Amino acid sequence: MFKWFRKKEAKEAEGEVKEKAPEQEPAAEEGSSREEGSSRGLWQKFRERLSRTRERLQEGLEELFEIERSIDESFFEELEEALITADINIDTVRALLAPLRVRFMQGELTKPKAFKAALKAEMLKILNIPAPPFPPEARPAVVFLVGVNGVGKTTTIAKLGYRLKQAGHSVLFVAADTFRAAAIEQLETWGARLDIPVVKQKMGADPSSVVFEGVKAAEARKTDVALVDTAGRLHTKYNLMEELKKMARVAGKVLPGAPHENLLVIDATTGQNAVNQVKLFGEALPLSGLILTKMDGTAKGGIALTLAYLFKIPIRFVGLGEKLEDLEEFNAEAFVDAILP
Ligand SMILES: Nc1nc2c(ncn2[C@@H]2O[C@H](COP(=O)(O)OP(=O)(O)OP(=O)(O)O)[C@@H](O)[C@H]2O)c(=O)[nH]1
Ligand SMILES: [Mg+2]
Repeated sequence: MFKWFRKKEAKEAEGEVKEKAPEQEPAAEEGSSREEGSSRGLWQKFRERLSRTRERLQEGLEELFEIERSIDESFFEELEEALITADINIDTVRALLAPLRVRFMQGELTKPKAFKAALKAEMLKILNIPAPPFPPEARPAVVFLVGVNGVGKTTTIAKLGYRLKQAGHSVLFVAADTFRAAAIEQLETWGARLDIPVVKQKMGADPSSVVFEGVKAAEARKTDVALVDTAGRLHTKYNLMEELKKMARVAGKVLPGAPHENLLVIDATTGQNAVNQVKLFGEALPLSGLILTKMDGTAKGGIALTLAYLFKIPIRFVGLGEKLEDLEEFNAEAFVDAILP
C-alpha cells in the first residue's frame, strides 16, 4: 500500500498524473504524508528548473551566509548587491531588507542562518498574493492570454488546455491572433494534438470578431473554459492596446463578466523590461494574473519578486520548460526554497 502511494507520488512529480486534489483532502495522517509527497515532486521540479537563478544568487550570497560571517553594514551592502544582480529591483530589495535591518538593530538576526530564514520569510510575504481558483467558476469561463511577441502565449495556452483537460474540464481554443503568419495553424496543431476544438477565422480577420464567435461557441457547446490566444503586441503601441480593450468589451457583450481572467504572459528572460509590460498592459486590461515563462532557462527569476512587490498581481503559473507538462501553478514556498535553499 505504502509502496503504491510512493509510486503514484513519483508519477505526479513527473507530471503524468495531474489532478492535484491533495489540498482538498482532510489533513489526516495519511493524507498529509501524501500531500508532502506530491509537493516534494513539485519542489524538486522548481529546484531543478530554477537552478540558473539560484546559481546567480549564490554567487553573491555564498560567502555572506557562511556560519562565521558577522552581520554588519557591509553585510547589508553586499546582500543588497547580490539581490539586485538576480533581477530583484532596488525598491523590492529595500522593502525586503528594511524589516530585517530593524530586527538586526534590535539585537535579533545576528547569525547568518537566522538572517537567511528571515529573508526567505520576507520574500514569501511579498509573493503570497491571494488568487481566486483557476479556472474561474463562471461557465463558460473566458480566459485571455496577452503579452508581447514571442513570450510564450500560444504554448502556454496549449499547456493550460492540457492541464484543464487532465482535470476533467472541457476546453475551447479561440484563435484571436489573426495577425502573425501561421499563428492560427500553430494553435490548430495544438488543438489537434490535445483534441481541443479551435474557433478560428481567416488570417487578417478582426480579432474581436473571432472573440465574439469563440464566446458564442463556448456557450453553445457548454464548454467549461475558453482560452483566447491573442497576437503578440508591444505594450507601447496605442492602437494595439485599444484593440485588446475592444476584444475584452466584445467578450463582455456576449457574456456579461467575460473575460473572467486576463493573464499577462511574461518572458522571464526579459528581466526589468517586464515592469513596463505589466504597467502598460495593466492600463489596457484589468490583469488578474501573471504567467512567467522560460523560468527554466534564465538567471533572472528574481523578476517574480519585483513584479509581485510592485504590482501585487498574483503570479498564477510559471513555465518551467517547453513540454506540455512544464507549466506549474506558482508555489511561493517552492520558489523561494528553489532560489535560496
Ligand atoms: N524553455 C522554455 N521555452 C518556452 C516556455 N514557454 C514557451 N517557450 C518557447 O517560447 C517560444 C515562443 O512561444 P509561443 O508560444 O509561440 O509565443 P507567443 O507569445 O505565442 O508568440 P507570438 O504569438 O509570436 O507573440 C517557443 O519556442 C516555445 O517553445 C517555457 O516555459 N520554457
Ligand atoms: Mg502566439
